[in-house]
Amino acid sequence: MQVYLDNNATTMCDPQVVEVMQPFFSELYGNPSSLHKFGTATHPYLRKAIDQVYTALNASDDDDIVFTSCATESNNWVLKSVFNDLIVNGEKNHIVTTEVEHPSILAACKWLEEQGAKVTYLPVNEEGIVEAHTVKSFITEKTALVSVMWASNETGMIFPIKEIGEICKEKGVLFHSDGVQAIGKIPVDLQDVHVDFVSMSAHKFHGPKGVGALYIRNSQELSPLLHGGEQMGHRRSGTLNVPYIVGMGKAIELATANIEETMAKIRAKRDRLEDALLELSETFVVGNRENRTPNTILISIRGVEGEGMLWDLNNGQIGASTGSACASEDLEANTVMLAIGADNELAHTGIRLSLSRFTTDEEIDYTIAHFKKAVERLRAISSSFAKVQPTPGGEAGECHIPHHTPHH
Ligand code: C6P
Repeated sequence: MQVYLDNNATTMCDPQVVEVMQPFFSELYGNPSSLHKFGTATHPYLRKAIDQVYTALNASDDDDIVFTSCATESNNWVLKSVFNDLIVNGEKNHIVTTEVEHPSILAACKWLEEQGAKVTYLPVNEEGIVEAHTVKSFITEKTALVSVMWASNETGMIFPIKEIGEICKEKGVLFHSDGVQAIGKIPVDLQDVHVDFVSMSAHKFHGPKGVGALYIRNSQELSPLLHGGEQMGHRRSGTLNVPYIVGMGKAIELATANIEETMAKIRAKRDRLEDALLELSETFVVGNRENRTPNTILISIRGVEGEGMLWDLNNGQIGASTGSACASEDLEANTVMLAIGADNELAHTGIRLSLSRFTTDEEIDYTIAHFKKAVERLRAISSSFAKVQPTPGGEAGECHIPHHTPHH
C-alpha cells in the first residue's frame, strides 16, 4: 500500500480535472488574444473557468479574479505592488504580517525591508494563530497593508480573518490574505469577509500545478507585477495558460461543491488518526481541532527527530512532511513550532500529516499501525528520549506553550 499524507504540499490532480484540460493541449490550442477562430474558440471555456472561480468563492461581479502562475506570484504581486503604489511615494511606510506566513510572504517582506519598508511580524499564540486584537494594536496611520494567512499550511489553524477584515476596513488599511490552505478545505465566502486581496494555487485543491489566482475586491488599483501584453485587462501580462485555467475552474468547482459534507468525511478520518497517534506517550498536536482545517495534523513526538520519522514513514510507503515542503530540504527546526514557543528539541520533532478527499479508511489504518511501530523503533535508539523518559506519565494532547512579543 502507498499512502499520500502530504496534501498541504500538493494534491493529486483529480482525473475529472485532467479530462477537461485535455482538449486544450492539441485541439483548442489557440492563443486567446488572437482574433482568428482558433483564438476565439477558447473564450467560452475561459469564461466558464472564471465563473467557476467566482461562484466557488462567492465573489461579486465588481471584483476581479486574475489568473497567475501560482500563489507565490500572487503573494509577491500584492506585497510589491502595494509597496510600489503606497510606500515608495512616501504616503505610507508600514506592512503588518505574521511570523508564520509562507516563505513567499516572509521572503518578499524581508526584501521589501531592504527597499525601505517597515514590516511588523506578529507573534502567534500557543495555538499558532494571530489574534485580531494583536493585529489592531500594531496598525498605525502609516500602515499600507495587513497580510495574514487564512489558514496555516503547517498546523492547519484557521486565523480570525473575518475580525481582522473588519478592523482593516474600520482603519482604512488594505487587507490581503494568503488563502492557499483555506480554499477547498473550508468554506470561503468573500461576501461574508472583508478582504481586499486573496491568493490561491490550484494544485492545493486537486487542480494542476503552475496556475493560481489573485482575487481583487472591487477591481481596485494594483500596479502589475508583470508588464507586457494586454492580457487580463493589463493586470497580468503573458499568454493565458488555457488548459490550466480550465483545470483550475473545474478543480475549484469540485472542491467546493458539498464542501461541508466532504470535509466532515475527511475530518472523521483525521480525528481517528489523531486519536490513535495521541495514544502514544509524550505526543502533542498543535492547535485545537475545531479551529483547524479538517485535513491537517501537526504532531510532535518527544524524542523522535522529524527527519528520522519521515525516513521511516517513507520506507513504509507513507508520504508525510516535517512542515512546509519548500523549507524541508534543510534540517532546521520547524519555524512555526518555534514561533509558538516550542523548545528547539521539540521543534525538530514535528510531523505534518495532511489528508485529502481521496484518503481512504484503509490508508488511515495502515498509517496508524506503521506510525506507532516507527515511533517505538526510533524512541528505542533516541538518546534525547532516554533523557526525558521520566517526565510525568507520558501526557499527550494539544500543545500549550507560552507566547512572546513581536519583532519589527
Ligand atoms: N505550501 C507546503 O508544503 P505555490 O508553491 O506558489 O503554489 O504555493 C505557495 C504557498 C503559499 N502559501 C501557502 C500558505 C502555502 O502553503 C504555499 C505552498 C506548500 O506547505 C509548499 S512550500
